[in-house]
Amino acid sequence: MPLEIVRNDITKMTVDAIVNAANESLLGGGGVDGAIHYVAGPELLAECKTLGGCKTGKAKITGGYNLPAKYVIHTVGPIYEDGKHGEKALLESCYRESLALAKVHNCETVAFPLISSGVYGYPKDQALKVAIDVISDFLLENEMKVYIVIFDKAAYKISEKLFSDIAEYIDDNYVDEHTDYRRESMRMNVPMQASIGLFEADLCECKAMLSDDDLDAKLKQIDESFSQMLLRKIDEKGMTDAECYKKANIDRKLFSKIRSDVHYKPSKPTAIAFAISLELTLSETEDMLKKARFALSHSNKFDIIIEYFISKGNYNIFEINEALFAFDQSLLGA
Ligand code: AR6
Repeated sequence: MPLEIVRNDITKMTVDAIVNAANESLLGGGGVDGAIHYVAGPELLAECKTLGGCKTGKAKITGGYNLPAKYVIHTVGPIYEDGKHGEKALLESCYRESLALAKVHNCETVAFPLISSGVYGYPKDQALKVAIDVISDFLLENEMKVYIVIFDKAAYKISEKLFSDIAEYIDDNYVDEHTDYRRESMRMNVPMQASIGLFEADLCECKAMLSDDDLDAKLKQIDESFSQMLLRKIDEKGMTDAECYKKANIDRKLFSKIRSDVHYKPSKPTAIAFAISLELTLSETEDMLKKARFALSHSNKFDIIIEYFISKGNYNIFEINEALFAFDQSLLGA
């Protein structure tokens, strides 16, 4: 997954660079800044003293010293007043400038805290959205693994409206295992003959609607593997491979593997990530999942959240991942 939201202490991240939410003096402070200086040791402060400070929205880089990270990128987020003082543009600039510096220093892995969302008071849900928007834009053009590191659960908040909408959707749709099992066995008790009859009727109707060529194509699709279906859908949507795997938050290496192995069996989150990237409808998503021998179920919160987003026509994988994270579910992507 090129962008991942993780819960951790950023000073423990073994990455090429961690980003520090600093102040304009670059001489240390509280919050994540204090934690980074504490672990890195006094040499970090000594190097920071040579930098001559840093303007809000800009970034500067130093070594990581005793940290597991090779570099620290110091950026200065805006102090949030009321959202009408250019705070958003400045916060976006922090992420952009930090990513640009990481790129110049050939960093392959970078971890960000939620800049400005502590002492500087930026509302956490909005701070997270800015982080996700800027980083995902950057990842469309660049190969890098980026982590957004959330320190504690309380520091993490998707918008209350979205959270309560999803919670309501889960309440309305959640069926416990037993109910699902009962339904399943009821379906299995439908006389076999009746289902064969239905299948034949479907086939006749299908034949009547399709020309021979269409029918041939449809029959071929029945035998398609997951990988073949994925490549066909990418072509049908007029996307390039890169557009598709980037939008799916899948890294290039995994995509190449799927591409070259006709029988590749993806994990369920990977299969769903592609369905989201291709903006498939719910029934198309089900078809694609079937190819990997999965299905969406109402006895599973993860599945219901996916269904919620597809039914709303919201295919932004990062927003979906935010919501999955908020509900303690595994994330989409590789
Ligand atoms: N790992 C990851 N995230 C952390 C950690 C950690 N170890 N510690 C805190 N956070 P803040 P700001 C989260 O206040 O709002 C300093 O004094 C925290 O929960 O560190 O940009 C500087 O010197 C919050 O979500 O930074 C500046 O004066 C996020 O990091 C000022 O604070 C940012 O909180 C900068 O304020």
